[in-house]
Amino acid sequence: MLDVHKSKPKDLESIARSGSPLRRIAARIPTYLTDVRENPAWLPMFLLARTMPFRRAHWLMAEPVPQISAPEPSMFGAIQAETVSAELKRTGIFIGLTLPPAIHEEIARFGQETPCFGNFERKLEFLAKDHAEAERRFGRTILSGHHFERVLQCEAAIAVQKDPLLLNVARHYLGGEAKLITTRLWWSFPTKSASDADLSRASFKYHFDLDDWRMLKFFFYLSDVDGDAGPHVYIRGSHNRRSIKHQITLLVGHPAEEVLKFYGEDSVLTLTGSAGTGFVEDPFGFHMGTLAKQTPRLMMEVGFGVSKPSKRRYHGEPVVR
Ligand SMILES: O=C(O)CCC(=O)C(=O)O
Repeated sequence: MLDVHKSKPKDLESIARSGSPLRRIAARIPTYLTDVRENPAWLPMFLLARTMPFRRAHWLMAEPVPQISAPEPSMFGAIQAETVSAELKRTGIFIGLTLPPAIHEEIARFGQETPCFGNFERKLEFLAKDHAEAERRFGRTILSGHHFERVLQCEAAIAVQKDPLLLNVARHYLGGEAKLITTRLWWSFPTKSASDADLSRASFKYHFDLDDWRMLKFFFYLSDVDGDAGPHVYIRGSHNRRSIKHQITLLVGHPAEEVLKFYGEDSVLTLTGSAGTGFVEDPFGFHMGTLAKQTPRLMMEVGFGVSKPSKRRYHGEPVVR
């Protein structure tokens, strides 16, 4: 039997997320080149959107919100986009978007019945219930399972993606030009065999997203998430206040000590909740997924931005292969 404890970070994605800073940057160069070729405007964004002066200048160019005479009904009830946007501007996060049971149960069923791809690798395909067996079969620690474009076959997921409240909030927060840029559905798995390299992956450490000048991500739990199921963590207020060091850095991931020293322990928000719990955040604020210790977590993301969406990032594939 293969010993999954010995799994080494030898693939590009692992190096890009867990190697030394220089190796991490070097491993991402093919991805960066593809991004520039696909959209040359990506380069100035990538270099400058991490600095507060340039970000603020870009926010000043936000287009006005189009006037809608009668908003269409939303599955989230009477929540006002203006209220959500005001809270996002203040803290970077709004909590309190609850999916109707029929919707989150259908997406969860889809997630259970549809094979996912482990660690972003299309050759590691398995059903979530067979995770332990898949780790043995592939001889690898498998921390995540993405459904990639398959999520678009799930009608309930599409209903969430197209819910008028999401675009309305995005327009109020990001500006009238807000557009859909990501739709992801993925599992985070507890594993007994994670190495230190696996655990130091960027998504398990505080990081900020830098895929666009202005972004917004809606997250929905499709399984119950307690402290042992890898809750999402967000640092309130970090979306509009940044130390100089974290503005000139080339890396998006930073050690917890550095982040907490600047923002304070009381800024940390750990998001637990039952299946159906949803929240929306400005992902330029520091955030992370935590390791699922006991229970797998199934989560969906619907992301909005203001620039041409990247084809590759649409379903969360982070590195060119
Ligand atoms: O898995 C999580 O809770 C975090 C996801 C994340 O870091 C991201 O989408 O940038």
